[in-house]
Amino acid sequence: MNDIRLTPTREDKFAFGLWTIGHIGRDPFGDPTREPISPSDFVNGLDEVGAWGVSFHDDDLLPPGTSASERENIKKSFRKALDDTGIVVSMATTNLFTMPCFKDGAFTSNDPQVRKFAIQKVMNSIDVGAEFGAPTIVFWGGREGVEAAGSKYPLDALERYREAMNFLVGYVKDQGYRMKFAMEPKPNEPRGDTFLPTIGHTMAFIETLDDPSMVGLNPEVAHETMAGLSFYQGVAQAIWQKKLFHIDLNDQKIGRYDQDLRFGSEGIKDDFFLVRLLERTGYSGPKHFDSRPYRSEHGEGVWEFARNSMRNYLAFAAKAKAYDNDPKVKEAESLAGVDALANETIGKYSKALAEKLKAENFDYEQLAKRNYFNERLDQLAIDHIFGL
Ligand code: GLT
Ligand code: MN
Ligand code: MN
Repeated sequence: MNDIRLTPTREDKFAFGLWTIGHIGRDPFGDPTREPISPSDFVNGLDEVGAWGVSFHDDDLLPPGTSASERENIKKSFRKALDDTGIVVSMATTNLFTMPCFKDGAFTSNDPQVRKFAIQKVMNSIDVGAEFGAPTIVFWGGREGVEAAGSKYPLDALERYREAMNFLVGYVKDQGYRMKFAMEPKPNEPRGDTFLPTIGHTMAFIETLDDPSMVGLNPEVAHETMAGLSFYQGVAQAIWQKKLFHIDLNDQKIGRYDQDLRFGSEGIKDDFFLVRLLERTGYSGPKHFDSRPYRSEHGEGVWEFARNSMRNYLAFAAKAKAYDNDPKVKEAESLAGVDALANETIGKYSKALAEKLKAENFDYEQLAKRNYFNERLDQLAIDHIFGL
């Protein structure tokens, strides 16, 4: 373990949202268990634990109903904390789920006044994000969905969703802001069924927008896991389609409510391969933790949670490197044919190639006898995680 770096540096680009470590421990069944942390104290705390970035919802920073002068004061002290520490604003997002007017959805509410208010709220939130230099605006469609299936015709809902996203891309371009959008899928909660429930649905939706290049993904470990999917495989496809604009790291048990657990505390093997993937593909965006300390924690416990989130990422990165440098892994990979998959199968279609292929003889019985040694390869991953 000696040569493993477990302490973060700014270059690691670890970021936390104000609502994460700052979560006051309220849940649907119980009142808050800890005191709120002010945005400036939060930034100072991040600096102490060695993080790099902070993110926020419009309402986390400037609660609805705050007077104009109070808003200026909050922004001033937030700005001062950023300047004092060098912590950057890595992302901004809009709360379109807490206010009761969004109970039927925001961009997809059946009420056109609610839809317009939602778009206005995002424009204002984008302005605040721009003021603090946020390069990415996240869209988590918290209440875009239904319980009563008959309450929305899904094709209309998707059309309104698209209209809102196109409008807001237009706004950003018109303002000359240098920012992009990242959409965050989630299958359910708080709604029974959410529109754009997974990475796959969301990437397909993005391709239908007026300018798909402006919009990518902010996938979250917990959300794909809730849907019973492998986050690792989903993120791999997002990278392959050049759509990984941002990432929400946390952890989750399959089939549960959105647990937002500490990264690296639950789905260890998927987390290991995820970090290996992010490192080897050179993902350069924020490593953003969207997770919450246990409700039983307060004070130093919440900062310990922050430290451990980063520590787990760094530990996985070191383990992944050791795995990739292990000659036994290289040998098992070559037996499994891992590298061979990177070679072209036959190439671009031509009549000549098609005819040549048709004339080839394949000894499929012989091919079936091949052993891919996947048990050996997988156990090597487990051994590396165990540190054996
Ligand atoms: C909310 C949600 C997260 C989203 C945040 C951005 S807010 O806590 O559970 O997954 O990323 O709106
Ligand atoms: Mn979540
Ligand atoms: Mn999230």
